[in-house]
Order: sequence, then C-alpha cells, then structure tokens
Amino acid sequence: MSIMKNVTVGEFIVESQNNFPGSTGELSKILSAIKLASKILSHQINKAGLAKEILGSVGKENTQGEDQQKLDVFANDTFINALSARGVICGVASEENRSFIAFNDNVNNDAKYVVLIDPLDGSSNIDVNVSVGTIFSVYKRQSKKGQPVEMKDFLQSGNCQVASGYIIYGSSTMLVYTTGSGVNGFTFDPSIGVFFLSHPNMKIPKEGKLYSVNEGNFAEFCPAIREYIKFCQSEDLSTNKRKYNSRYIGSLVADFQRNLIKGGIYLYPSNLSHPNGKLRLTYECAPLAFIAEQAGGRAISKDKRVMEIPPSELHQRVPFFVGSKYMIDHLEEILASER
Ligand code: P6P
Repeated sequence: MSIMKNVTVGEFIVESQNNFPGSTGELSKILSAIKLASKILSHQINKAGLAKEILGSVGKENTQGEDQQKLDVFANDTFINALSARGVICGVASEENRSFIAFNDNVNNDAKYVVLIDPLDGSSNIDVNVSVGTIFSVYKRQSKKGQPVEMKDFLQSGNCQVASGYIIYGSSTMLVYTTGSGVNGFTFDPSIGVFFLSHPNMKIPKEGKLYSVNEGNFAEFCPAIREYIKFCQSEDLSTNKRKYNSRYIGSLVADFQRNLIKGGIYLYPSNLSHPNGKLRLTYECAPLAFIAEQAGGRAISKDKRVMEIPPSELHQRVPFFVGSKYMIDHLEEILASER
C-alpha cells in the first residue's frame, strides 16, 4: 500500500472534525497529544538497543505484579504529561497506575473526556527487538462537569467509547485509530517527523488463515477452546492441506495488527495462571474490540461482545477473542455448544 504522502494525520483529524458539526476540537486535541507522545516514545524505542540506560527492568513490579521495564515508566510519564498539558481531559487511567489520575484543576475539571491507556504493551519484548505497542481508549465523562473526575467515568462499557486506537512500534511506527466512522492507519516518517495516511479505511478480511494463541497453555484451556484449536490444526479434507497457520508473536498489538491486515483470529483464553484471562478489559480488549468491529471484524469474551461488558474495576481481566468475522462466528458456535 503506497503511502498517500498528501495526507498527514493532523490534516486527517481536522478534516474528520469538520464531519462532526458542533465538534469543539477537544477530541482532535486528544488525538494530537497521543500523536506527539507516540513520536517521543518511538524515538526512545528505536534507539533502545543502543542506549542501554533505557533498557531493562526498573527492579520493581507494577500494579499488576509484573516486572516493570524502564521504558514502561518512560512511556507512562510521556503519555500522561502529553495528555495533561492540553486541558482537554479530566483524568487518565493507566495500566501502570493502581487507580486513575485526576487532572484536578479549573481547566481540566471543565474538560469532557477521559482516557484509558496501556502505555507500552509487550514491553518485555523490547530487549529482543520485537514490536510493542500503545493502546488507548477515549470516553466522555459521566460525572458532573467542573468537578473532579470519578471512578465511574473510567468504568464504562466499550460501547460508550468515542475513540480508540493503538500505536505499533515495529519495522515502522504506525498509528491506527477510529472515532466510530471506520478505521484508518498512519505510518510515521521519522525523517520529517510526520504520520502519513498509509492505510485508509482499513477492513479486516471476513475469513483468515492465521490463528494466534499461546499453545503452551493448551492443556489448561477449556474443552471448547481445545476443540477449536484442534480444528485450526486439522487438514482440509478437500485439499489435504492444513486450514490455518499458527502465528503468535506474544505482543498483543503486533498479533492484532497482523490479523487486522491479513485476516485471522487472536485468542487469549482463561488458563490456570489467568482464570479470568490475562488481558485487561478497559485499556486493551475494549479499544481493540472497537477497532475490530469498525473494520468489519468481531471481538467476544465467553458469551458476549467485548463492547457490551460493563467493567467492574479498572484492571479487570477477561478472556479475549478477536479477529475475522467468520472465524469468531465459528469459535462462538463451539463455545455456545459447551455451555
Ligand atoms: P503470554 C504481553 O505481556 C501481553 O500482555 C500481550 O501483549 C501478549 O499478547 C500476551 O501478554 C502474551 O502473554 O502468556 O502468551 O506470554
């Protein structure tokens, strides 16, 4: 796909804003803040192999009990600083922080949006040069304007998202987002520091040939998941060829992006070490579910759409299945037969 050098993400945001009569430009400012922070982080990640001081562990665990990487802290600080500087959001919830952060001043208390973010997903892959990503979600606050933000502002189901997206820091840095009118991808040109529209109106193929799951957990999956994986591994009797290929990078944004472009299914089921699944509903599953559905795909968790699940707490984990429509339809049938 050739990069359409004539449209930058900034121009695209302004153009899209014009399609929302009465829009005040606040959402555009949020997207611009995310764009800025992603450029700063991309620069740090791309030199990580050379600048040893930003590699490796901080030597303590984050709120999830996971070994916190130095770049996790840098990414978290970078996005929170960029988002708090524009006076357009009243608070942020991050994977790296136990609770939300209220931007409790006169300007931000009047803002109407909140942001939830996984600043650097898959950061343990950085040391081995595997793609990593940022995932974000934007909601309108439910609490009274002019007052400090409240927890209920962050515990809204995915259906209420006004925007979501991700940045993938890989062979190139790409920003992919939706505001509910389709999905568009922008590729960063570091030589001039600009994101260009490279993947307009992204659509996930209805069927794919790739399934993405950590098969090391196979013995711990429920019978229905094991049945589906065996189906993926089986041969197509009409061609004597395997139906699908297994591709698992172990970095959610990278696995998601590959399936979005090529078609496929990503599964993170419950297992013994993660009885409710590993991925977080509010800042990983719901934003990617919004992207998937806007691109013509599907995202479910057990027996319902991810976008319908009302979060019970900020860091709630859920089983997550996302990808090509027909592949999710098939998995859903198998899961239903087990209930
Ligand atoms: P496992 C990275 O830690 C992450 O949150 C996702 O990016 C990735 O898809 C998943 O966990 C990998 O988990 O248990 O297969 O190593």
